[in-house]
Amino acid sequence: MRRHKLALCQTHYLEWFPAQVERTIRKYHLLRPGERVLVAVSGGKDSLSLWDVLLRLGYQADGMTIDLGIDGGFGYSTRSRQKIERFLEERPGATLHVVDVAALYGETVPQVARRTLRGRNKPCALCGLIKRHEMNRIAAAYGYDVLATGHNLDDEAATLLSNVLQWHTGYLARQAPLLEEREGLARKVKPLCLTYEREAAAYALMRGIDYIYEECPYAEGSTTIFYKELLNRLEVNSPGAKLQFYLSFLRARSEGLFQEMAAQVELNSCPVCGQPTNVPTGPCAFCRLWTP
Ligand code: Q46
Ligand code: ZN
Repeated sequence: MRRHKLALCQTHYLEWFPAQVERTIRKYHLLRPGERVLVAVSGGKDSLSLWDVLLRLGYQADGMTIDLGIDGGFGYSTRSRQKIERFLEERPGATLHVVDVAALYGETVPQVARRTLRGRNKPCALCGLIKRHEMNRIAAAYGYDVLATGHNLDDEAATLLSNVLQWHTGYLARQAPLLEEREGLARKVKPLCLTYEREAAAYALMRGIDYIYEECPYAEGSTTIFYKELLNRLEVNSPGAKLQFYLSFLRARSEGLFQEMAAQVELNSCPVCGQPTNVPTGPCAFCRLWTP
């Protein structure tokens, strides 16, 4: 690991990695002892490694996954779910909540996208909306204190670059390792935010975690992937550049740089699902998807 000027054998890497995650958890006060954590798992290396690490660190961590019904010619959602189920077989004490979008709401994500977007756009914005809604719903329904996602440093740095290039000040104000609980929305944390993507991949391989290598078919050609490539080039020339970029932003943010842009939007309660929504009246954006 060039940025740490460190080379470790497998035994020590498998100790070092969880210790790094624990440091991030402490640094940003992400989790408190005794809390019930819900980990959002996709079947990829980051979320499965995160779940494994939290269990190894002794947190009460359960998982949830959302079957989006995406095929992409290789059964993306089905295969992701199989990987998670295999992970679970080897950890009999852990609990998994499965949300099957088609079984619950009658349509897969590509189907609802075809109907509402009429093929004009990728389904990602809509998919994000569905995922956020379902994660909040499960966290509230089962009384979890906090929701953890597997966003790694590469994800966060790419999001940051995108937000900076477009000066999305509102997004910058809200980009953080921890988003506090708010009017029925679960607290959200990103314990891998200082972990390089390849470090999480190495951990998964060394732990024998069988994860899905392929990305979601809709991720192909995304600007996020392009920004990740740009940052990787920067990293090759200057190891640690990605981490510096993100850490310097968090420091500026903690000094209040974006505070006044973080104007909180007033939330109302959706009359259909009861979740908080920024829609002033009537059903939330999620419920509108399924009402004719
Ligand atoms: S799962 Fe959904 Fe992603 Fe696939 S459709 Fe887009 S948002 S790319 S993280
Ligand atoms: Zn609703």
